[in-house]
Amino acid sequence: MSMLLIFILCAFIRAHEATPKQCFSNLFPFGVASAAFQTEGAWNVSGKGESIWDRYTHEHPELVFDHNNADVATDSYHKYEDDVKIAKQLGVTFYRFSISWPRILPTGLRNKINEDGLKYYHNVIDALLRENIVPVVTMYHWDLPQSLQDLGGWTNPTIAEYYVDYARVLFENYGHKVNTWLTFNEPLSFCHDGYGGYDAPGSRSSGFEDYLCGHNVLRAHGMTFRMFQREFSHLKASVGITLDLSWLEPATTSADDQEAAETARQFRFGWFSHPILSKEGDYPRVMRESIDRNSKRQGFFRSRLPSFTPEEVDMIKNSYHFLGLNHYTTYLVSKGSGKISTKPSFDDDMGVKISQNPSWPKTNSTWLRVVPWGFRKTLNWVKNSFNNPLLIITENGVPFEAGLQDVKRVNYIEAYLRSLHDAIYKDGCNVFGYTYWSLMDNYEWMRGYSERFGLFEVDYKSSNLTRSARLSAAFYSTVARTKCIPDNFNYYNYDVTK
Ligand code: GBH
Repeated sequence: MSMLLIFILCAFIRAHEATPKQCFSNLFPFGVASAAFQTEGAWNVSGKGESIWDRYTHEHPELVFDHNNADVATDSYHKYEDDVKIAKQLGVTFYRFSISWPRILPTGLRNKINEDGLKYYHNVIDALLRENIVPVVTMYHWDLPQSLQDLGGWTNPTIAEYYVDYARVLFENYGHKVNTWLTFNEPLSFCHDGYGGYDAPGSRSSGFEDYLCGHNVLRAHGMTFRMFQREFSHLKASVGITLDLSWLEPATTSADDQEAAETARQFRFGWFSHPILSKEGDYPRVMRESIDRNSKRQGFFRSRLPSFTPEEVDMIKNSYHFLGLNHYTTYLVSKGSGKISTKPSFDDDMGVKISQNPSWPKTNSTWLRVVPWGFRKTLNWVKNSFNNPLLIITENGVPFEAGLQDVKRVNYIEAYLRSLHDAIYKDGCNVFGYTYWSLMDNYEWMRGYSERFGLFEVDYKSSNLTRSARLSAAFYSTVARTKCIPDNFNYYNYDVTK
């Protein structure tokens, strides 16, 4: 062989060593996610009770960006077989979906179990199992029975008992078929944005109701986990909770901004993760101190942040088999003004300034910019803060404009997966699965149908709500089947109809 040839060969091998193909382990599960309210439609069909999102979007269409409601959504109540078919087409290991509490218990309580509701989720689960797709079930993805909201919803302490009753119905009926459970999806979102802001039920009582909500959600989660251990340990299932953490990066390297960023992480993530995952349990110290101090200065007789009893601290501490983590984007945090206003709020208690860097690529969303490196930092922070807990990415995704050639979405997924790969294989983060949000376009809460996160496009104008594979579906399918991030994905010539 000529020297030249050997030289070229060596250079070729070196080049490939320098950029090894990024593969996940053979057993690493890739999945897709959705939620009941965002997809099912059939809001008042077959005995289903009204949820707070039904009520809110019916009474306040003006608050929804495109003035639409989710009465039909993607009609998955009738088209679940189509959904399972496209999940199968992707070759994913699992499908994460949620169960609508008012579809199972129309009054929210156990006095009346809706058989049609039970049957519907049996059908979904059976259809998945037939195709070898593992069902991952979220018990609560924000659609609280309106009848329970009439009693104060998550601000009423008794709801924790009602939630346990509901969870028991789910374990009793589906426990032999489902072995991965999430008690709640993103308590930060539904407590802070729902009870503290403009999401349903729209209480707009930040600094009060958001803390009451969080307190009762944590109790309900802990009580459900202990109930599972007492009554269902024979089921060999795993129970976790999904929390969301956007990465919170100090705006500058100053000590003040670094402290502010850590405070923000404790308020936005520690609020729910510290009581469950930390060695000491209970709320993060910085939250306790700040809210106690502000409450006092505002003349309140007791802190606006409720307290757990020592028994509750122990009950909630360690109440998980794995953590679900949703991650989408990154924010910058800088030191706040130090002033507290007379009107209490979560943001005021947190006391920092949060922004985004305008140079980070925009998406078709008000809050989501593409910042892949934040994913790795998030995972490392969780690893270092809580002794490297076992976790699954339960959501990661991005909205772009309609269209099947969604090269931008492919780029987002690829970049975030590379960041995840580094977190696992370079940093040793204990992540055992990844879920793309979402299988298909759906009802994006207060943004209506205007934000499309799907690997499959939903044609809302067609009478049968046709689902069509985007380029990103082909890309993600390659990842799910090969467990590797493709190096040379053919962006432009991929036939997305196949
Ligand atoms: C998740 O929430 C949800 O679990 C899922 O249902 C949803 O479809 C998906 O993300 C996509 O949005 O306007 O700056 O005040 C994501 C967390 C929390 C993101 C509230 C938007 C409002 C930010 N969401 N946040 S802002």
